Amino acid sequence: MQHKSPVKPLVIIPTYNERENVSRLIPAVLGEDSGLHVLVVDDESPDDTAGAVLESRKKYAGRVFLISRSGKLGLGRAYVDGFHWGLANGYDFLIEMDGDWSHNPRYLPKMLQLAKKTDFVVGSRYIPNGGTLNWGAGRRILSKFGSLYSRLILGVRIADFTGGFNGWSEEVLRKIDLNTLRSNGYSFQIELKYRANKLGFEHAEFPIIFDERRAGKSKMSGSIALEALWRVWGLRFFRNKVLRDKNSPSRSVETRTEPSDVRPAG
Ligand SMILES: Nc1nc2c(ncn2[C@@H]2O[C@H](COP(=O)(O)OP(=O)(O)OP(=O)(O)O)[C@@H](O)[C@H]2O)c(=O)[nH]1
Ligand SMILES: [Mg+2]
Repeated sequence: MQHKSPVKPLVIIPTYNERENVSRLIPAVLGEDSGLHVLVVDDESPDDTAGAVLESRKKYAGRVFLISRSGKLGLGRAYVDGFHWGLANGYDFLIEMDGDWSHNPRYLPKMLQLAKKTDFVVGSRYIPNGGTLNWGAGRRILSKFGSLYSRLILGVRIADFTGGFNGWSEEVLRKIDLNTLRSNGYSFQIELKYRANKLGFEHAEFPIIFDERRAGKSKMSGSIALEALWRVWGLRFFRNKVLRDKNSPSRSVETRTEPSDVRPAG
């Protein structure tokens, strides 16, 4: 595939109770590159994260957008809604980013630079110079094991399979049938990367240091980690066939013009 500089990059941040984090994160993201826009996908956070986004929107009109969903519908679904919105609104490079500062905005320029050379970019904890800060041994082992387990079972050379700081060219997302993605937690990241790889897209990994969240509480649970363990086998044995059937060049995802609950920049 021919690569070109992203003209309209979008950073998508799913949030649930990230008010304190997000009010500082949005300016930091926008400060990294004047071409960046931010879309927050919030699930009616009880701490009124949406209110903080609307405040930022006043300050950075035209660069900050919000999708407010009714109820906590999960991380994977939040990204699918964000991707649909981004594609429908002409963005050509879509970046996934946590809203708690674990993914540092200082890596965004590197991601945009790599986007010129490849189809999708993976911020990686598990290559030289990458890593995690302030994690206990248990969590480090579990996360590393999750990526190694996925790599071995799926036979794809991606060092950080479970990580969620990734950038996607619009063509990759249009070819992946977003509406049929079934995972919602960590396995969502595995499924996206696996599908993109099986569709023949190239990727680049670059090292990131993943930090512990700054404020607020984790929403991840043991069941989300377990989902990843069993879903990898489903991908391995059933997905290949689905991908073969769907891998026609003319196929693209159905994009909605405007989610009903999007509040556009004012
Ligand atoms: N919209 C939406 N966002 C979510 C949901 N679950 C988690 N998030 C957001 O997804 C991002 C990652 O979730 P975290 O709870 O930080 O998960 P984690 O990084 O594995 O866990 P910690 O290291 O403990 O922070 C954060 O920005 C969350 O606010 C959800 O159901 N809906
Ligand atoms: Mg986190």
